[in-house]
Amino acid sequence: MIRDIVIYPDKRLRKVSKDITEFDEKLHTLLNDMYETMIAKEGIGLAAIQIGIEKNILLINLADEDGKQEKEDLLEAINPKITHLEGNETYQEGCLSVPGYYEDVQRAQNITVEYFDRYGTKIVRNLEGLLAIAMQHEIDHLKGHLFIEKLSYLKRKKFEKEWKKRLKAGK
Ligand code: Y12
Ligand code: CO
Repeated sequence: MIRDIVIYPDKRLRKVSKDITEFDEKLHTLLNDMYETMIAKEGIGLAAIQIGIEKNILLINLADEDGKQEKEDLLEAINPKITHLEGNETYQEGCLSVPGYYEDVQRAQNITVEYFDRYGTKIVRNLEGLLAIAMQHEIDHLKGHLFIEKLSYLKRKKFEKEWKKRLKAGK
């Protein structure tokens, strides 16, 4: 089922998500709904809080070298935790909860992340490139943070002014 995306400045996006304890059918249905929603909205990453569910679940599905977003490349991460961060990288980020706004954000270049898959198996991975960026972006959602919080003071002020204008115009 395709769910509605929670849009900034909805307060739910500031909630700290909770760990999953049961790796059951209900979790699998939620993961399937998140995937359907992410694809329908043309996203490459989605955290459960973006559909209003305060649970530590995220999905990332980047396009391959041919530009195709294949389901076999889908990464489902439950209760993810970053255990190591290294280097610096700037990337122009976007977010389904802040549609139409893209800005450069600085994050770690390489990370080590631990998480569980949908069956409760623990996974440890070293990530780099866009996958490392996307993982940090989505884990921030689980902690109640958005990429716009990483903007400079002036860029954030400009963003807020434009966003208010947009909301007032009903766009
Ligand atoms: C690098 C940086 C950030 C991420 C997080 C995942 N971000 C997204 O999936 C953003 C998707 C997005 C899609 C939109 O819809 C369309 O383009 C049709 C969109 O809407 C507009 O631009 C109007 C905004 C964001 C991963 C990797
Ligand atoms: Co986002």
